[in-house]
Amino acid sequence: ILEAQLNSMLKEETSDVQPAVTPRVGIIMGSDSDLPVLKDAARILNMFNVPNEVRIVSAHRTPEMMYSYALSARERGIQLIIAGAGGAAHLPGMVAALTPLPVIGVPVRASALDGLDSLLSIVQMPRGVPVATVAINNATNAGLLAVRMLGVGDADLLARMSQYLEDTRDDVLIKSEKLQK
Ligand code: RP5
Repeated sequence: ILEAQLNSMLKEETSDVQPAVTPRVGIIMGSDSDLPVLKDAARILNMFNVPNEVRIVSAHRTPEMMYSYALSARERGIQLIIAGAGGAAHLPGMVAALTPLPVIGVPVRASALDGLDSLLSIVQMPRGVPVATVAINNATNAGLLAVRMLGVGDADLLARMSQYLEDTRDDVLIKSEKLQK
């Protein structure tokens, strides 16, 4: 899929942050069919002004590209990778095997097994090669976890995460109050 097509699919999510700054987070996925799920990670990162890039990189269909993406990510300035895939989801684990960067895996519900196959493929990594795995189709949490991890070395970003938590709490309180009226 062409970059232009990808960007138009991600229109509102990418419009703020896609200028030529070095991406801190790489969002990769096994197929363009994963994009409706993975775009939530881009939306969160853009909300927090974290520069990111979105790429299709398949462990099975483009293994050489996966290899070069993972090996070059760190020297390009990428600090963390979010990788989503469905079915026999090898992408996050293979990328984690090739780079010292933290990898967050997003299991995508893509097959007859409703995403359980993908979840187990991603979460059941062998000892020594971790992938931080979020819930099936929950790329929002992948984005939020990425913000928290980058926030450890970025006080402004962590402050924005604290504000997000306060806003989330206030939102629940407002809804609860409305219900009581
Ligand atoms: C996986 O196979 C992809 O990550 C996707 O979730 C699934 C189906 O891919 P398509 O057949 O839709 O391209 O590799």
